[in-house]
Amino acid sequence: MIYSIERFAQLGSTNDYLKARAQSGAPEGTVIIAKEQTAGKGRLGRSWTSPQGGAWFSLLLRPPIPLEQAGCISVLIAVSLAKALREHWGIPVGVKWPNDLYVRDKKLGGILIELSSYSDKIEWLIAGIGVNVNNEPPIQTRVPATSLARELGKAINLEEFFAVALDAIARDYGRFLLEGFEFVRKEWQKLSVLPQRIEVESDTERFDADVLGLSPLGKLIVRTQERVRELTSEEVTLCPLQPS
Ligand code: BT5
Repeated sequence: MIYSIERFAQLGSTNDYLKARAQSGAPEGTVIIAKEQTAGKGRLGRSWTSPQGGAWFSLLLRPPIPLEQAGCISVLIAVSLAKALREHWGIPVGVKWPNDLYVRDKKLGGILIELSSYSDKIEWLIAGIGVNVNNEPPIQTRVPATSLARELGKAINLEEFFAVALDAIARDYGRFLLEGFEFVRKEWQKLSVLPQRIEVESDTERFDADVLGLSPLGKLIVRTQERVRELTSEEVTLCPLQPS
C-alpha cells in the first residue's frame, strides 16, 4: 500500500473529513492526520477526546473482500498496532475485542470503522484510529485511560509513532489480503485482554457469557447459558463481569 498523508492542525473528525474524500474517489492509502479534533467520534455515537499530543488519524482502505469480512479489519488493525507498540517501545499493549487497545486495565486507544458497501462489496472503508500518545489521558471516561508517554515515563516522537503504526498496518493488511485472517486470529489469541467471563450489553439485551474465541470473520464467539453465539462489533459493549 502506498500512503498519501495529509496533515491538519485541527479538524472536527478525521473520519468525517476522509469520508468526503472517499466519496469523491480518493485512493486507498489516503491518510488524514489532525493535531487535534474538535468533534472526535467513538462508536455508537460516543465522543472521543482528542487534544494536541495524541495520534488522531484515519486511513482509507478499499479492501477487495466481501462485506461479511469487514469485521476482520478492526481486529487486524488493533492487533497490528499492539504488536508494533510492543516491539518498538516495549509497552505491554493488549487488545480488547473488537476495537480497543489496552495497557493492563487502562484504555490506550480505539478504532472506529466506517464503511460504504454496494451489493456485498466494500466501496470504501475508513479506519479511524485514536491513540493517547503524549496528551494527558482524559479523566472522565467509562474505563480509566492511559497514554504511551505515561506508560513509558517520557514523551514519544509523534512522527516516529505514525511511521511505526502505518508501517505495521501496511504490512499486516498486505499479508491479510494474500493469506487471509488466520495469522491475525492467532496473534489476537496471544494479545487479547478479555477475561474468560464477560458481561455483554447491547441496546436490547444484557447477558453473561464465556469467551470461546474469535471466528474466521472476526466475530467474538461466546457461550451463554442457552447457546453458543457470535457477536458482531456493532451490537455489543463488553464489560468485564463484576464479582458478585
Ligand atoms: C473508540 O470508541 O474507542 C473509537 C475511537 C476512535 C477515535 C478515532 S480518532 C481518529 C478518528 N476520527 C474520529 O472522529 N474518531 C477516530 P468507543 O469504543 O466507543 O470508546 C469511546 C469511549 O472511550 C468514550 O465514551 C469515553 O468513555 C472513552 N474515551 C473518549 N476519549 C478517550 C481517549 N482519548 N482515551 C481513552 N478513552 C477515551
